[in-house]
Parts: sequence; C-alpha cells; structure tokens
Amino acid sequence: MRPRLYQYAACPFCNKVRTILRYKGVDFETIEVHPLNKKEIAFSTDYRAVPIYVDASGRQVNDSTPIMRHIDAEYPERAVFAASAAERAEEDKWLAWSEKYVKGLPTAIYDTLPHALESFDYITKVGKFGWWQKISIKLTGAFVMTLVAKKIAKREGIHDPRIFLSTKAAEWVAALRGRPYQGGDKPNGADLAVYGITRSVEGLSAGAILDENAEFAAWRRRVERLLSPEPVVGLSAGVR
Ligand SMILES: N[C@@H](CCC(=O)N[C@@H](CS)C(=O)NCC(=O)O)C(=O)O
Repeated sequence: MRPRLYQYAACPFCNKVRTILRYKGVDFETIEVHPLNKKEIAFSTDYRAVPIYVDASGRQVNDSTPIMRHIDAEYPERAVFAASAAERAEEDKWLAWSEKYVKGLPTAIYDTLPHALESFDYITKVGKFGWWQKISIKLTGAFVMTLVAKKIAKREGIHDPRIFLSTKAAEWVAALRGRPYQGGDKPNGADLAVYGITRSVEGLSAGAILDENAEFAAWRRRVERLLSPEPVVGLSAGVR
C-alpha cells in the first residue's frame, strides 16, 4: 500500500513531511482533511491534528518531526537525520529553532487584513472546503487570524513581523556557515524541516520577505532541486 499523508495542504507541519517524502522520492498519497469536521481522520480518536502519516505497512505516526524521523528509517536510502552525536546536537538545535520560527510565522502571514486575505485565498483554494465555506472562511478566517496574530506577536515578543522574518532568514544563513546545507554537503533533518515550513509561505508576502535574503533564497533553490515533483497539492484524493 502507498503511504498516506493526512494533511492540510497549506499547513507548515504537513509541508515538512511532504518535503522529506519528496526528497526520498517516495510514491505517496495525500488526503486533504476537512478542517471543520475532520472526517478523514475519524480513525484517529486520540490525535486530532495534522499531519498524520500512515506508513506502507499501515502504521500510524503523528507529529511532523517524529513522522520525518519515521520516514527516514522506513526509507533508509538518502539518509537525512544526522548519524553522529555531534551532528545530531547541531541538528536538534536547529530543529528546536524551527519550532520557534514556525510559531512566529502567523504574525507575518496575518499581520494585516490584506495579507490575511491573501493567505486565506490560498488556504481555501488548496484546502477542502465547499464553495460557501470558501467564501465565509476566507472572510471570517482572515479577520479572526489578524487578531490571533496580534496575540501570538505579544506572546512571542515579536514587534515587527517583517523584522522577525528577515532575522530568521539571516540566522539560518549564518547557520549554514558557507556550506550548501545545514547538514553540510547534503540536507539534514533541519534543512528539510525549515524548507518545508518556508514552503508553506511561498507565494505570500511573508515568503517574499524571506527571499529578500539572496542567500536564503539560493539555499531554498538548492533544496528544491533535490526534491521529486510535488503531488498536485490540494487536488489529491478527496478534494473536489
Ligand atoms: N506539533 C505538531 C503540530 C501540528 C499542528 O498544530 N497542526 C495543526 C494544523 S497546522 C492542526 O492540525 N491543528 C488542529 C486543528 O486544526 O484542529 C506537528 O509538528 O505536527
């Protein structure tokens, strides 16, 4: 059986998992989850978030980073996660950094109503929604998220989302220390996680701010070149 990824196409955590699957060249199926009734993941009574991964033998794995590690072991060719203790410490440090980065992202995606509308336009396009939900979620979601973004900004101590993003891009580039990838000559788990998170804002104003850093943009292109084509996002199983 083909492994299955239960996802919201636009979710950064789901993008992390798609990235490692594409890096490994795995033939996988994406199941777009309806964000309101979540009926596609009814089988998962204890864990109600996405991504959920069901591997080729039918085993369920939850939570993006554990899923990435599981996939790395399931498909050992083109190993991703660091093998040595020293490399692992560095990789873990940057995986932890990526968790902070992803938490701050909504402050940049939803900082103004036009930006929030731009994002919900994308979310409702690729996500699983009926036509009426597309319209109502776009409007109410965009409005609500601008408020949520302000709350997150306060919690995370982010005063200016643009500066938050450009700082993140600069920190990441510094961590490369002139090497093509954080993992050295090939990407490690942190490279693929950060790439996946960043991909979720590709095409949005937040993504453009990250790419203003030419070295960050060049790193992103280097990773992209190593990936097999994206399954047609949002148009996969279950999306009409
Ligand atoms: N730590 C989890 C976080 C996953 C997460 O927060 N997913 C969001 C979507 S972006 C979710 O499913 N939230 C619950 C909901 O939509 O009801 C991971 O890395 O996979």
